[in-house]
Amino acid sequence: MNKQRVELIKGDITSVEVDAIVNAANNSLLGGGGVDGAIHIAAGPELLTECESLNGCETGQSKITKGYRLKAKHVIHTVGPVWCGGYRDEHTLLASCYQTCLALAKINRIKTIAFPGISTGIYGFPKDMAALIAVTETKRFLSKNSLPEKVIFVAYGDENFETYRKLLDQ
Ligand code: AR6
Repeated sequence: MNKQRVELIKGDITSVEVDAIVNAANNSLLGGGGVDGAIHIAAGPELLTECESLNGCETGQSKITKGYRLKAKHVIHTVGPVWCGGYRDEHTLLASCYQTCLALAKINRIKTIAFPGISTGIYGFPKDMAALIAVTETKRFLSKNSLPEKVIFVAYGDENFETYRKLLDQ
């Protein structure tokens, strides 16, 4: 895989200039705390109105909306698994989040996409395992597809950044 197609930055995903940012949403798609709350605040109330028309989303699946007042043109909402000790198919479901987001990006001809660490906040998925799944699934997808051209992992804080950096340096 071409290394330049994966980038790592530190900071707030709501201010990243890309074609699409990914939201770590819940099954209702009607907003919440964490990155979901920050995205809805930055995008403005039109985002919630569009989300209300989507009829929610299954865990491990993803849906796309416009980005409204965000710099990103689109938001891809994905629903990560709640961590339950690893006994409820959480790994497969988290991998599916990355797969379905990237597939939606491809279908919508999105060239650049930014991901937060899905499920690693309120949903409690161990951050190192989650980062490994994120990097593995992304590399796998990019090796078979020319779109998206670039995937940016947005680490929130120094520890998260180091976790991804080590994986991407390998
Ligand atoms: N930019 C980038 N990353 C962020 C930001 C930000 N502005 N804010 C938080 N993070 P979380 P989840 C990181 O809790 O675990 C919501 O209520 C954060 O440090 O946002 O998937 C939804 O509605 C963490 O690493 O999402 C759901 O109910 C990562 O983003 C539930 O939380 C994800 O943390 C989803 O929980």
